[in-house]
Amino acid sequence: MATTPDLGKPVGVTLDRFIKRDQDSFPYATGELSQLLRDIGLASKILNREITRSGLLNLEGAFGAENVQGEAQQKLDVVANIRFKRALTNGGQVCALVSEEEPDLITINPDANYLVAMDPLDGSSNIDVNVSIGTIFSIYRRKSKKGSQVTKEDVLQPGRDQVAAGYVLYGSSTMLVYTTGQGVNGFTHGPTIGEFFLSHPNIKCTPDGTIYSINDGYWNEMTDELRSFVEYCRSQKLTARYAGSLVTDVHRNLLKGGIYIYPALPKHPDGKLRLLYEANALAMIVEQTGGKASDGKQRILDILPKEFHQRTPLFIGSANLVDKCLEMIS
Ligand code: P6P
Repeated sequence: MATTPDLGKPVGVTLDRFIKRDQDSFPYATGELSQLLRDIGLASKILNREITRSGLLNLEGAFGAENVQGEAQQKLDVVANIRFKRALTNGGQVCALVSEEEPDLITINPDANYLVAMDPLDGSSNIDVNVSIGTIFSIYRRKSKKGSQVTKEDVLQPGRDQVAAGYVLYGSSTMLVYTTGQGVNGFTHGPTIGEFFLSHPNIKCTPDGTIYSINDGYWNEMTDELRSFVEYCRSQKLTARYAGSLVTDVHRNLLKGGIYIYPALPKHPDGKLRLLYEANALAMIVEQTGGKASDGKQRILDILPKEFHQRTPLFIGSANLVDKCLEMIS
């Protein structure tokens, strides 16, 4: 009697199927946000292919220009920006885009309902030394009428009004982690099939973390209060982990429990990280898992942005660790 060959574990739920199921749980969903999320997934798969072979494709090193922040662009920064811009343009669901790599708002499809703010590739100084890097994205519904000119008010919305947010981590495996406000799910890229598969359903961030992430090199620039918190972490025998790549550090602390801190410093009086397309997106993700995100004084998601590329200090991760830090620095 022939028996069914052992095909091993089922491949699991693909990102596309999960997005469709997520959409079906929204009675008035039109499929536009679903398409937008699929476009982000596609662009990250294409970029992943270039990142994993950057040393072979002459894509390492500096591009030879600076971004709006006056930072030297790496070649892959430029490639990532092109890949996401192209995917979001071709997908047709985005009315405008704010990118770390572009000074001004990029109008795409005035008839679309959604607006994206993103850092196409964060931590790119790590590319040449093979340390994980990431894409961070934030999605808003426009406030102005469909078909009209996209306005600054469409862009400068507080993080609490995001409809979705997420990141892609190009690490030992490539993962896409996102939320539409109904919890956080992680998808791992299966290179042999070229699909993202659900691997980390309903991620939760433990309230008591065991990791603290801060650049110890700034010890002399930290306030006394912040130094006291770092000493507290050491007294509690927390583990110090700092990759120099925001997505890597936040993702690890999300899964294992910990706090990431980028404070205001003399050379970055408003902090280094950007509110619109780094802090807001990660704050939505972390809060959805039970964690917290603050600028040191207020909830990140409550900050009303004034400029596209404005910076903010960031204290993000396990709720009790963030609370302890805020208590000690205020
Ligand atoms: P520093 C990368 O440039 C980045 O924006 C984040 O990914 C990272 O956490 C931080 O800056 C590292 O900055 O000043 O510690 O080198």
